[in-house]
Amino acid sequence: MRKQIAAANWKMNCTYQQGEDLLDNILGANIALADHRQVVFAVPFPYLIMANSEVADEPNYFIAAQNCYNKKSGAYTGEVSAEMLHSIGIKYCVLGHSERREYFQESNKMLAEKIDICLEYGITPIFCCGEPLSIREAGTQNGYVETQLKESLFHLADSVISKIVIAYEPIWAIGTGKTASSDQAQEMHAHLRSVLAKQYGPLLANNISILYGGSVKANNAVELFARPDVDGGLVGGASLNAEEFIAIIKALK
Ligand code: G2H
Repeated sequence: MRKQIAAANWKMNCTYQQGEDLLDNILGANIALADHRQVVFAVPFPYLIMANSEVADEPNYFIAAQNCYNKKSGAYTGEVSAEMLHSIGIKYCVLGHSERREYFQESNKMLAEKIDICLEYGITPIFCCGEPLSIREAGTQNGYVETQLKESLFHLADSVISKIVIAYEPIWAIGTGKTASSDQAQEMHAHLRSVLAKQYGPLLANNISILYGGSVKANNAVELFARPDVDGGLVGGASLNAEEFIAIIKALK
């Protein structure tokens, strides 16, 4: 079975103490994860080491960075490299979140570079894609998201594509309280899997986890995650509340 993943994206929230308490409360629920399930916490850079030591003895719980730079090292003041993340034992990195694309002008090409560097250091990219409202209203969302995949991922060889996790996050559903319906999510996830299958064959495509993101909550996670091509979620707001996120973890297939 494909990996089913509940990924928390804290974004730029929580003090150190609040972050530590949040992790303690969620881990304190002692939810044992079968091997096809994973929980990932994408925390702010200053908390990575603390968070990684919190999950060190918890099988199938991992920590992610929320971004890294598209150069290996050098005079890039304020940036964080994949090598640095690797050197502190980080296994996942969220890349191409729509907030990064919008506020920091991250292009598909730049994301392709970030993906390559992460893979080189054994870090699994959680590659985000998704369309804005205008594209959804024009009905051209399938082509739009397909282009994001092609331009950032399709240079990868067969041997590495299965190391990628994809998160489909329709921008109009992010932090708005407007969730895509489970039908809309399933339809796009199935489309993305068929695009992957065309490029890499059905076997590899069937092994790639595609998460849904955009106002996932305890009260919609069960229905969303039950859909055949929805392999869990990338969760923002609701991941900041221990009870909510615990319920979301329990909603994994
Ligand atoms: C989408 C999501 C997490 P939220 O950005 O990546 O956030 O669940 O708050 O919509």
